[in-house]
Amino acid sequence: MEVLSSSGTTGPVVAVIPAFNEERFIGSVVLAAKKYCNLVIVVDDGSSDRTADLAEAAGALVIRRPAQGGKGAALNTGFEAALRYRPRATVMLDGDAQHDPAEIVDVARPILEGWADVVVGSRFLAARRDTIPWWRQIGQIALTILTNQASGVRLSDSQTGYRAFSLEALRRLRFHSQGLSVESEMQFLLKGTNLRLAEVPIHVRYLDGNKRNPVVHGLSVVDTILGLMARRRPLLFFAVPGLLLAVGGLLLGYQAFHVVRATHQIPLVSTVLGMLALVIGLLLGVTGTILNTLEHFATRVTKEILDVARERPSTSWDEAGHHVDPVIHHSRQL
Ligand SMILES: Nc1nc2c(ncn2[C@@H]2O[C@H](COP(=O)(O)OP(=O)(O)O)[C@@H](O)[C@H]2O)c(=O)[nH]1
Ligand SMILES: [Mg+2]
Repeated sequence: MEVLSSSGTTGPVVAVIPAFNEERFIGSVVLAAKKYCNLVIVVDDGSSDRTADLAEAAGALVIRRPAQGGKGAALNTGFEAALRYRPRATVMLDGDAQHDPAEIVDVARPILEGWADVVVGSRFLAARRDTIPWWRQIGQIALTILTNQASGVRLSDSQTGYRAFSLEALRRLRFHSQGLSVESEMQFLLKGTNLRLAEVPIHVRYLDGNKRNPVVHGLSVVDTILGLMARRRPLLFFAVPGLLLAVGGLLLGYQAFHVVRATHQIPLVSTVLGMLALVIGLLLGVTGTILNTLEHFATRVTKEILDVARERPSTSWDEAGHHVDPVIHHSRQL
């Protein structure tokens, strides 16, 4: 197992697989993933099929959440569970066989070699182009452009679910987004951190049909991206449009002033519109500035809390890589 011997540091390599109704593929995905890491954690979200049982039979540590809470919440649960083993690297991948478990080695490598904290497996960097359905490609590229612009962090594939994390990143990243927007959220969370980002090429295959309406899915991700932008980049979201609006208002006012001088009549529409634009623009500017200050304050407090938490050891994996304190049991109900 190349991945296990490629680093001098201790701690296991853990795979976290969020899975919802994946009985068709989960068994084979777990069996294959086990070859490339020390522990496979499957987070099942109250699947109505045999996903959890099959994952367990294949040798995964299965965490059964009682109801579907979304991929982000499942990843939070999986990360918390992985943290108890103080892993050298944690790799997340999909449970529908879309990702090749053999590539766990490639995705984890920058972490194991110590030059990255977050590795993103990109579908658009591989020399051989996979057969990704055209409508998926359009959505993936559009969401990547939007996420890159909105978050200020650039990736070639913002929607990929094949990623790896160092212990430091595992401690710092927690997600709030619903549905399948967690990958975009991650990009916002990385902005302003000192976590080192790397991209590696991966391959995908789509064995499953269309699980959801692509337009509804795309719009829900766009909705999340705009919400994240408002919260995490308030200057860009509020103050920049506010400034543009205020400038527009001033130009309209200037034009109205000239009309008054030439005709001695007040142009009602442009005067009212100009004033409205100026007032709303200024309000947006002030809102953006205040929210930006609060965001910086919240980020600093979070960092300080994490620094304190980091000083508390919580290992359950000994120097030789043996599991010494099984704090989580198979099929634990959370
Ligand atoms: N635990 C859990 N896993 C989920 C949920 N939604 C999706 N997943 C899993 O996340 C992975 C990616 O989801 P998928 O529907 O294949 O997304 P797509 O490949 O982007 O179309 C798969 O392993 C799913 O089973 C959820 O609500 N809970
Ligand atoms: Mg999939």
